[in-house]
Amino acid sequence: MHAWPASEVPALTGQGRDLRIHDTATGGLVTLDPGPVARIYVCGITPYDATHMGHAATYNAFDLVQRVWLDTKRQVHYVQNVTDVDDPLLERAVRDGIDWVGLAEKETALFREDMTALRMLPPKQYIGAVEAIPGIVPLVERLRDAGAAYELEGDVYFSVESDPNFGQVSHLDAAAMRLLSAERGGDPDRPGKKNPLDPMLWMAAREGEPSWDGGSLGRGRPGWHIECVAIALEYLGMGFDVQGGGSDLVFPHHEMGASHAQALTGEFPMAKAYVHAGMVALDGEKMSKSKGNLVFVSALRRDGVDPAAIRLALLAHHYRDNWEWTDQVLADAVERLGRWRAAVSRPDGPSADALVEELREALTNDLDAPAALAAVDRWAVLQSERGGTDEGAPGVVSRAVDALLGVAL
Ligand code: 5CA
Ligand code: ZN
Repeated sequence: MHAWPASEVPALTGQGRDLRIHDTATGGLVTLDPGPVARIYVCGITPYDATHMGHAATYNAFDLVQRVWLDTKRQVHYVQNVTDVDDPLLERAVRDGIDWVGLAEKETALFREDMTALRMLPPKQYIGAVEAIPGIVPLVERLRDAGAAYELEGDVYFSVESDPNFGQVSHLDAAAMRLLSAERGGDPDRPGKKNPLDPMLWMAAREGEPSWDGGSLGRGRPGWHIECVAIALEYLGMGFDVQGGGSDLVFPHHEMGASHAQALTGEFPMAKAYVHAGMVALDGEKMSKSKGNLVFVSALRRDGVDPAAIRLALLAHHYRDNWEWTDQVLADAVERLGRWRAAVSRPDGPSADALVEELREALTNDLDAPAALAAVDRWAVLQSERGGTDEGAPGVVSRAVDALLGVAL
């Protein structure tokens, strides 16, 4: 699939710093030391009800990761998927009496538009589950042939017991895993499974549902976790730097993914850091497609809200916090954008050298975007109250805010 156009990232003077970021698997901060090409896989949308503020907040976090790396003069190899065939997508298409392919295409197109408007850097490979099927089938066959997978009434399941490291991403106990598995696409109560937690790798064709040739697996469609593993391993290879997503992907999705990869390669972990963004809520509940309590990026854009203000609203929250979207959050962001734009509209101002270092320090400290915004706020106050004689300082601020925060002033 094609991704979306890249906005330019200005190069900043001085030295970028290495990223320290929270890794769910080890439970602490890790300092990442990627090679000249940093590798990141971010789980993409299931294309219906896109793009809501929760999605946008999560992709914003991983956009910051890339901007920090780019500031160190590294290249970034970014891969993202689109889960363009899965139960919830098919169920939505049936509910609305529309074609599932058309639904996925329309929602993916809207997502691209929203990402472009928000200045999110595009992935180098943007890969749909459907187009990944030829790569998924041989992996499932290998898992089966190695004894890490088994068949149940034509479906193929992964055996979690085949992985000695199972549990090392989420560190949850069996009861919590079972609950989350039932909530998030698993089928712990299906009779005949070796372990209730075992996830499906390949689902045999069902009447009235789409299916593809699966070689020795028979016709069917891929499971969710193997989709991301196949795409990540094909384009990034084992041991990439970051796997990212919202905290609702910790279990089962990223746990199972790590397990699949371990069974396939004998290596753990698949990603050096498992990074998870907090959940955005509306009216006290997690913003989710199933509840329908959604605020869409495209609806705000249609109402004339500047995408830079939407981005500032996201950046006002630490990516690991759970937070609530309110009208006030947006109003504050609109007001801040106005203040910043006024501050950079003059040819001179207070020196910006310290500010650039403060932005670097804030972002490399577990992506502390609120601290970065506070630093720009302080410079803008100085500018409006006292001004300054440093020629070009507003331009330096403008480029730094663009390069490191993705906000065009
Ligand atoms: N296609 C899978 C990942 S492979 C999926 O989870 N799709 S999704 O459309 O449901 O979510 C896309 C991303 O947005 C995921 O990283 C998910 O964790 C994140 N996300 C979903 N809801 C929220 C929310 N309310 N707040 C923050 N992030 C969210
Ligand atoms: Zn995924």
